[in-house]
Amino acid sequence: PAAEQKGRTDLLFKLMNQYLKNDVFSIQKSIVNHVEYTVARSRFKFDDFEAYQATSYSVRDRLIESWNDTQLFFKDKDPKRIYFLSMEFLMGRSLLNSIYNLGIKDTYAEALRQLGFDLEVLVEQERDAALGNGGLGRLAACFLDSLATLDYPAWGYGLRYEYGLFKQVIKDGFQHERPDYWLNFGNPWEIERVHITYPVKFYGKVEETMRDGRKHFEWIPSEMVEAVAYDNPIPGFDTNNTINLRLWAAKPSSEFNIQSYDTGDYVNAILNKQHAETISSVLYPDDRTYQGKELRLKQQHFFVSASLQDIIRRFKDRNDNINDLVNKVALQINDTHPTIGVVELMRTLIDDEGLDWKTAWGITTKVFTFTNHSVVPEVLEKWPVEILGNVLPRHLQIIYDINFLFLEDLKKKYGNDYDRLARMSIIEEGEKKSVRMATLALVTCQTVNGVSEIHTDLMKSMLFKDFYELWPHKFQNKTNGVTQRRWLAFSNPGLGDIITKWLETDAWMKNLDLLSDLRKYVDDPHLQEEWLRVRRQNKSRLATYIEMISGVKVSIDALFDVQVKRIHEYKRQFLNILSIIHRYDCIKNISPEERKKVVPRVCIIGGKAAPGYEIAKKIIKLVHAVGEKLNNDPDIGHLLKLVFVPDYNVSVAELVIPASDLSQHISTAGNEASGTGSMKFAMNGCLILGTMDGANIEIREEIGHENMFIFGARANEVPKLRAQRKEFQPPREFRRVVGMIRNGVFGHQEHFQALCDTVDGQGEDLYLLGNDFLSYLEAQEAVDKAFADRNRWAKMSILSTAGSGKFSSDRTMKEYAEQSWDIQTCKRPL
Ligand code: GL9
Repeated sequence: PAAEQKGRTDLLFKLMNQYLKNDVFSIQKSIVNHVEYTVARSRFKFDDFEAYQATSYSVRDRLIESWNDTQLFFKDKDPKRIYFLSMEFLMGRSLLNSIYNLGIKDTYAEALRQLGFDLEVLVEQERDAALGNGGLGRLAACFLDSLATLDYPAWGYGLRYEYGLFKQVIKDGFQHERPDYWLNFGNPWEIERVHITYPVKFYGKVEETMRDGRKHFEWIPSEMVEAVAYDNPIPGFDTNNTINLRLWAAKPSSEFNIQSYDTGDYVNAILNKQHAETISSVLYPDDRTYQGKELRLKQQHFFVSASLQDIIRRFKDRNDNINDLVNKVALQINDTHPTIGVVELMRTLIDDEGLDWKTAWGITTKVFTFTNHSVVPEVLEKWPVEILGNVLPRHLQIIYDINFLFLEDLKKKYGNDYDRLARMSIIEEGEKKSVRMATLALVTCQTVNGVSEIHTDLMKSMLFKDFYELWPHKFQNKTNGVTQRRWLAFSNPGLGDIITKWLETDAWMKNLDLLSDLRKYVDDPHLQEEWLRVRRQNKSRLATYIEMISGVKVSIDALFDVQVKRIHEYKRQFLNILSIIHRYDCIKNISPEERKKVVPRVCIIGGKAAPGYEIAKKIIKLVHAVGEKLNNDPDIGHLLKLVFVPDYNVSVAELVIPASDLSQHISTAGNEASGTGSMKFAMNGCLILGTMDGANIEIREEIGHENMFIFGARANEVPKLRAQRKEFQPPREFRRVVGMIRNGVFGHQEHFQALCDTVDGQGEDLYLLGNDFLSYLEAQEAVDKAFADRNRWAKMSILSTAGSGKFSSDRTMKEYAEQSWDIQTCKRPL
């Protein structure tokens, strides 16, 4: 009855306007309620972890409010949306970031203080969400923060791994991997959507039939898995918008394969189904090594298929004509990992929506854009035709069709240039026929971009040269960035306050270019003093941590020299260690008088090695062996220390970066696509010792070469140097330090031979450690000299921060929005 209906509507409206309040008392009430009713502890007795849980649930309530209203607003306005598809999102912790972004951090701190808890302590209770390997996954996380903050109608889509990146445990200097079962104690930051599920199909066969007088292909899968949505609200900073990161978990499908129950083997039928859940169980921990594992391909298809079904359903809620998809949807593929989605969209449009090939192709090639994240061809994904055809038989057919038409076009242009056709074909012929995923992405995407200027140039001139010649208009550059909220304002609040004080505004938190105004005050002794004082406090915090994890006492007067990132030969942690050994050797061999002139250093190295990457693991062992030797040498004392920070992750980075004086980004030129760690360090006033590689080049342009320490061969010299390796004689200093390792000065003689072999002897020194060694040592001397002059260092440090405005991911996201996605902002009013 109408009256009843009206009464209900009135009531709902009354209830709906009851937003949560954000005064101290209301927050306390909400925390304590969660202690009782969610965590189910007594409000009179709960510990730090339970307080963390209850606090998080109370923040989650506020996030949900904002999420709901933002999504309603988006639904109502129905703007063109950007969907960011990525296998990895390295989010780190959420509590502090959420309350800062919602603008309620101080109130929460006060509310907790009155309850007898310290926010800083509670924050440490949270486990990192480590659903990524390193730079690529962290970039995706920074992008989401920027998209929310800039009010873009964006969603992220990925996988809800039950095991994130492994935990690194060090025993006797060796890395061991421990599973990261991060969901063990619950995850207050996600919302399980039991009703949002999609079936994802695998295996089986394709049958050809006729439908409406046209050839039709019917995929009859033999496995079906259910994808269940988990939503992770991403609040913007200083805006009412909260966007969504939707992660998919695999659940066994309840409808499929019912007949197996009828065989009488009820228990085995259920056990077989459980197998399905393994699809989203674990993140592959290999950075940059292509493995060709079937499960990985299943992960890729699983998450893009569920995402596309979800996206098309949402589109259809408001639109009738599928051709309008191009006006409403932009799909970004983060590296080649989600590329199978291109084929899945073709399949959906043709097989399910009944479109003809040409129309489907027209839509598909307009909605997708592609970012490449690597420089070298060896890491590009290639799926053996055998595997792909088995797991996704219909997709392989479509890939062959795409390739056929593409090659036909090429022949018209290039005639019988078969070498070129073979190079450009999506299918790689050879012993093991395979599908080149990057080629597939290039052929089907509207734009392709590199992640720094040098990387994009290398893409055009080497990696994808043929394609650049064919379609120059497709190629763009989008230099990476990082969010200054997490990486400066929230993790280094002391420095943030100084910046705000001197600029007389905190607007830099949304417009990082404003940092350049710091240049005006760079000579002001007051600014320099305040600057150095905060940096010292940060170093002191890190020193305490170092002592806790390693037992090594370090002096905060020493220069903190840091290299933290994944361990990789091309990143050259080994070069760093060799120079530390050189320094050690020098100190040992000078007089006590001369020792007084040495600038004391604390060398800090951290990072994970891929579990199967033996050389990288030996590098970790070597750091420990060298550290053991020099940290306990009475001749050396505080002049030189070397510590390894175990289990480097987002939250460790938040501690280390603000406390670093110098950071090293020393990859062999032409190998690091961009690097984003360097940007975080520069923002925090840490000086960079680096090569002319990746984003370093652009950082140098912004900060000034006189405020950085640059060394080593340039990218254009590298191929020649590699070709001349046979005639190359490494310098005496280099041979000496490598010899020290070989001769067992640091013990474990046998263990390190294979590592030494990579840079001398039969080894090719592929990454040119020997070539760059002397120029590296010179740069190191320049560092010492600069650090000895306190004022000069302070100035350089301030100028680093002042020059880092370009490296905000806000800038990067605006460029994508304007140049690739063609989307507008959609800001929810309060
Ligand atoms: C990487 C590149 O190697 C980095 O140079 C780049 O900064 C990031 C983000 O664009 O992408 N590509 C890649 O596979 N990883 C990168 O860091 N690896 C990991 O994420 C471990």
